[in-house]
Amino acid sequence: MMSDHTFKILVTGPYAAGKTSLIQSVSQTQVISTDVVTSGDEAEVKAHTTVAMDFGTYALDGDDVRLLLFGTPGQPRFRFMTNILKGDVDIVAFVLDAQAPATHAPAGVELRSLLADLQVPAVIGVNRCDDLDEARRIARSLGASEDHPVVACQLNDPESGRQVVVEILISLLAHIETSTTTSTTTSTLSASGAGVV
Ligand SMILES: Nc1nc2c(ncn2[C@@H]2O[C@H](COP(=O)(O)OP(=O)(O)OP(=O)(O)O)[C@@H](O)[C@H]2O)c(=O)[nH]1
Ligand SMILES: [Mg+2]
Repeated sequence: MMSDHTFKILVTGPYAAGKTSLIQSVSQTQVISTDVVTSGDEAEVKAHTTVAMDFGTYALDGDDVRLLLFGTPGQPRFRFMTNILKGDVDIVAFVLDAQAPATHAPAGVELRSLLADLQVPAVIGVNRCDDLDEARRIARSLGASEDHPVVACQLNDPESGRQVVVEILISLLAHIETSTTTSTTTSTLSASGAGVV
């Protein structure tokens, strides 16, 4: 059985946003990736692309808290992998490239559809961006709410990648505290015979 302190993170976002770079930057174990030589028009953007998933890990406090990072492909023709991978995760990290404005409109469609029925927290990483205000502006314009944490990052830099991990941990903690409060409230109400079912 998986420990209570192991969390699954979905890293998703548009093509070439930096999803694999994030996982490569922060993983403490060798990343399992499924990048192959890019074909078609997308090859003009970069030479390799994820076709199935990336997998990396990050542990805190001598293994007490473990993060499992699952990266999705970004190309629309592999979207079915995202639908498979997003099924049972604890949090989503959505990655965007600030320097690729042409990707923003389709990324917004993807982000809004993801957030529409998401039951877990989401963190937005705006890659190739040094300015938090600019990162927030981009994230909000694509459908992130005021409540979604936004990180301005350079995802080929491990230190910057770790800032995304910190944001993920803060959001996970806040979410767990909220759920714990809710279930405590529910059991207190049930015990007092308030008719909560
Ligand atoms: N200059 C700069 N380039 C970056 C940075 N982060 C990533 N890149 C580059 O941007 C591209 C992003 O590549 P990936 O990490 O493969 O992107 P991805 O989102 O996994 O792409 P797909 O899986 O193909 O959708 C690569 O060419 C990286 O080298 C960054 O912080 N600065
Ligand atoms: Mg990738």
